[in-house]
Amino acid sequence: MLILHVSDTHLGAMPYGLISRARDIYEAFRETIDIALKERVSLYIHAGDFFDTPNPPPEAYIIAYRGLKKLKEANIKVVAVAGQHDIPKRHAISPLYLLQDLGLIDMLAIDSIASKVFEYGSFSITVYGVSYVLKKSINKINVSKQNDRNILIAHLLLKELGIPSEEADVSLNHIPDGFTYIAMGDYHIKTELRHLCGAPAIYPGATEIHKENECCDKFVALVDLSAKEPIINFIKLKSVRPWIKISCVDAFNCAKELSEKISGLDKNVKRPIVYVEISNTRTENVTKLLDEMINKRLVEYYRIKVIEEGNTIEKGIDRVAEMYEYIDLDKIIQNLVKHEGFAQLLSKYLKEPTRQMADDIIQFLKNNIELVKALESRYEVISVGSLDIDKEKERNVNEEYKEDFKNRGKSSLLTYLSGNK
Ligand SMILES: [Mn+2]
Repeated sequence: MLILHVSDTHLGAMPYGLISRARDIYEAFRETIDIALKERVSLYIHAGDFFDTPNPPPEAYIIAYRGLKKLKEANIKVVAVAGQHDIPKRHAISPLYLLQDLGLIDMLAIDSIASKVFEYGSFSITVYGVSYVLKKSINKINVSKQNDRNILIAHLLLKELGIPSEEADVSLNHIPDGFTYIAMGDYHIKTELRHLCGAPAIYPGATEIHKENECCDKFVALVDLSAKEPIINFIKLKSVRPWIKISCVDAFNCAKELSEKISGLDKNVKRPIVYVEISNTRTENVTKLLDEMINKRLVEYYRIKVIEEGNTIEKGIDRVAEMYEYIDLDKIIQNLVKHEGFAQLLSKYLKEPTRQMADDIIQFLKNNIELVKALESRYEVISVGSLDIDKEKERNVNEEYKEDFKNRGKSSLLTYLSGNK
């Protein structure tokens, strides 16, 4: 009898503001669903921070829905507790309630300690859930002595993690005896602890890397509860984007090490994120090298941390796909619309999208109907291009183009994902 223990999927997160990173987060979640299906688990446990915010974007809801629906269709039960990211500050409810109302979560703990018994042929499992807000009440759980297997799911940082965080304020000793397996969430790095009664207390860690210190391998825990003593098998997530972390003293060594590490990457993995720690303030050469790597699509994103001599102060330099900064938007608009006055209005609107500007643009177009006609017909010319085709074909191409143009509005992370499938 298998369970899959997943934690901190943070659906809807967009680390460094990169769309590619938002997709990575969704892909890692989908991988956990695929693993649950492939391993034919009986129970999918989510230990909190399912969503990244209490107001997730539509993509996060839809990806959650699609994933959990697959589990339901495979008769895999889903239990979840809310993390601090899933809980609104006030006057609002957690987005997890929607998933429960849709019948996709079988047990959910948000503002109370939840428990539910699941029957599996010869034995039953009682699952207890403690959300982040109720962590202080964890010692009050009345653990059943009759059931074969008791599982605790909790989203909190245990003191035993030894991390300098004021939030790590609950000790393993506060957790009552009698659990077979303790499924933890909140800490993003895989960690194995053990309760005094012998039960493993496991943090599988987040499913993707949100901060440099969470690097690099990410896992879910596949737990076999067939025997009295659970057997834990950590499965490494394959979709996680690789990171290359190096520290070096000069540009030459940085370049050498980077090149070696990048060429050493498996061809099937995603473009890496590079994190360089350099103890020399002259970083121009490293920056130049990394910019080249970004332009050659060898690196997705990089970050340089400069450690100043004899000083613990570090300054970070963020470079998000530098090439985008070289794009001259004004020039593109000018070339697209081929009308200086209108191009200037559009540029201004993009920089400062006010209602007044939008009205001005509409008024400008109403006063320049010839320009509107020219712009509309130019699209058709662009779509046909220089193809040597007859009128009938031309019409078809135009129709296709219009259809494509209409669909562009629907382009999103989701269409990217389903297209990838
Ligand atoms: Mn988290």
